[in-house]
Amino acid sequence: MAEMTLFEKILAGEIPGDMVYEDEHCAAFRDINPAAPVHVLLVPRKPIPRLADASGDDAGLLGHLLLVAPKIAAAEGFGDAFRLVVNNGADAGQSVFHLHLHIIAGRPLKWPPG
Ligand code: DGP
Repeated sequence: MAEMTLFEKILAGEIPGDMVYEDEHCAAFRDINPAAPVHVLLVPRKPIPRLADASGDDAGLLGHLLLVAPKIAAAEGFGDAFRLVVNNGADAGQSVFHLHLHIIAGRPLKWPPG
């Protein structure tokens, strides 16, 4: 059996995480190294390594994540101004290879991102 990813361990409670949302398909917890006053990681329970590894079978799951993210931003008080980021691949800044959406809010967000 494949070794659990870091985020699977957090979702399973094996590693502590500051959880802010959970349902049967995904869970969200605060980033350990926040880039903004609100920085939440939304993670599918299915350990898809990168967005590019998702398949058509994952369409419903990916849509679910996009529907849950604004609810988390709103619950954090920033439903009208938040950013979603998915880093795909090490050269794009991905360091944990279990798909996750960064939900970032609470300060002015510049464009383009660095
Ligand atoms: P990325 O670089 O896109 O793969 O984002 C991974 C994020 O995961 C990064 O912002 C830091 C965060 N992170 C890494 N290890 C832990 C951890 O043990 N707990 C929590 N809460 N976040 C972590």
